[in-house]
Amino acid sequence: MKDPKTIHIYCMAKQDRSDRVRWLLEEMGVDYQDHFLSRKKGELATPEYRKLNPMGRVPTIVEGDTVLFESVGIALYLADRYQSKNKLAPSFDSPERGHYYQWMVWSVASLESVVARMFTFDGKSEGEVNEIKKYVSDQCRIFKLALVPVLEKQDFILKSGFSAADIMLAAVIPGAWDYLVKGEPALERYMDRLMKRPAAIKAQVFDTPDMTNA
Ligand SMILES: N[C@@H](CCC(=O)N[C@@H](CS)C(=O)NCC(=O)O)C(=O)O
Repeated sequence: MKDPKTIHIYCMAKQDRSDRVRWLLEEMGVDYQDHFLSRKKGELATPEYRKLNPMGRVPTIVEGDTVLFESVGIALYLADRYQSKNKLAPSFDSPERGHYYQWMVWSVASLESVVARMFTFDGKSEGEVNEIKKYVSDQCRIFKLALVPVLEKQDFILKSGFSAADIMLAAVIPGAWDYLVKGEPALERYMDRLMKRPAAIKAQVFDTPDMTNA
């Protein structure tokens, strides 16, 4: 068993969906160790890795005997587990807990499921690409109806301040920057605020992805 005090993150690159886990741990000052796997070399498909993540995807974390996949589930777990380090989730008895769950789940179930289509252009015709872009753009117009009024009133998605929900949102939003952020002052300010956080910079969340060894 690996050192239970360190959280082991299995990923392909710092800018895959492990980004949000790393950023969260940097914010909380919790130790972690990255383990880079190469899909090209078949390292996501080895029996050893499939024991941790049967789908052969990343991120996966190992914390002592606990093995977890699904980035938002990992983020929810870690934010609660390390509350004492730096509170990134509202207390269980706080009414904001509902809003926290709402945005954590929305960031992936609604936002990311659409934004991810921007990364599916390979092998598609120009017409198909334009169709995807139109769909994403239309959906983003709807998403902004939820995001903008909140971020016009407050600096972070929860009234009480910065939380793991901001990490999830800010990790996903750049994928559809032109449709969500460009020309939208509240979202431009929000992303600027988040991208300048020392923990995000240290975790290299917004750096250009280096997938050469992935
Ligand atoms: N919903 C999952 C998505 C996991 C996922 O698809 N990860 C990508 C990298 S960001 C992956 O492992 N791709 C490798 C593959 O599909 O072969 C999560 O958020 O953890």
